[in-house]
Amino acid sequence: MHDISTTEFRLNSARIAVIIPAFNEEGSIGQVLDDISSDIVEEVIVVNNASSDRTAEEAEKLNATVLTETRRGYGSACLKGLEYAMPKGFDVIVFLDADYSDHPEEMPSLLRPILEEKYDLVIGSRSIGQREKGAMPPQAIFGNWLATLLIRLFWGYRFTDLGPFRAVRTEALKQIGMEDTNYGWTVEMQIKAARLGLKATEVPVSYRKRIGVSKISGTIPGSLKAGWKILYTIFRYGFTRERPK
Ligand SMILES: Nc1nc2c(ncn2[C@@H]2O[C@H](COP(=O)(O)OP(=O)(O)O)[C@@H](O)[C@H]2O)c(=O)[nH]1
Ligand SMILES: [Mg+2]
Repeated sequence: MHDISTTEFRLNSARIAVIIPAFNEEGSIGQVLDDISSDIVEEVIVVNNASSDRTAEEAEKLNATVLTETRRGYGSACLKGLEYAMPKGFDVIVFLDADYSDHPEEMPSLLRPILEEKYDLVIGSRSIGQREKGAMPPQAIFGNWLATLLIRLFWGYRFTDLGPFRAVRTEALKQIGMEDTNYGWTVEMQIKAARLGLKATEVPVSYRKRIGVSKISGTIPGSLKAGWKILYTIFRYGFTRERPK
């Protein structure tokens, strides 16, 4: 981690942790960690999802806390990170992908609404941000448009993306009670925040082509599974009275 001048956040003294789910991301995890400011973040938690490459070693070299989750799935990894982080009393958790598509140096703009305007959840939106051509496949762009349209119709909350780069207040996370173990993770958080009437917003974030190979939206099986799970999650919460835990 390197130091960027962010006195504003240091003064604020909020305790911030970052959770990064990582599955075979040895070529990018180092750059992601390098671009996270140690002025802002107290602990970076990389959840290694049984990678067969050197992801864990690369993350350890850069002083991240490395956890291992043997159950595959994006949500399983995020849940493992939360299980570790929640008892430690952080004020805010930031989620970030390990593929270097997101720009970790943009973290202050995700944190500002929480630290200064009392927001509970801030989504980094790639739809309203600068997206490198080809960084998001067309099916991901369409899927996000459809999912956010449905969220607006069911719950009246206006999001433009289900982006992975997001910040959430830990108190809100406790209310939300995340459960999804794979592709429904991001949409579940937004739906439950809306159902609970939490204060949510989005900020534009930049997005570039990933390093290494896509495990989800860049593959046909990944896209189909993710698309199905996201729609299923929306309709499940949309048509049931089931209260979020
Ligand atoms: N822990 C864990 N992380 C995963 C899994 N699949 C993908 N990821 C991570 O989730 C993030 C998003 O995956 P990615 O392949 O970039 O999906 P895409 O952005 O839709 O192409 C990356 O940081 C991956 O390493 C998984 O099964 N477990
Ligand atoms: Mg990606």
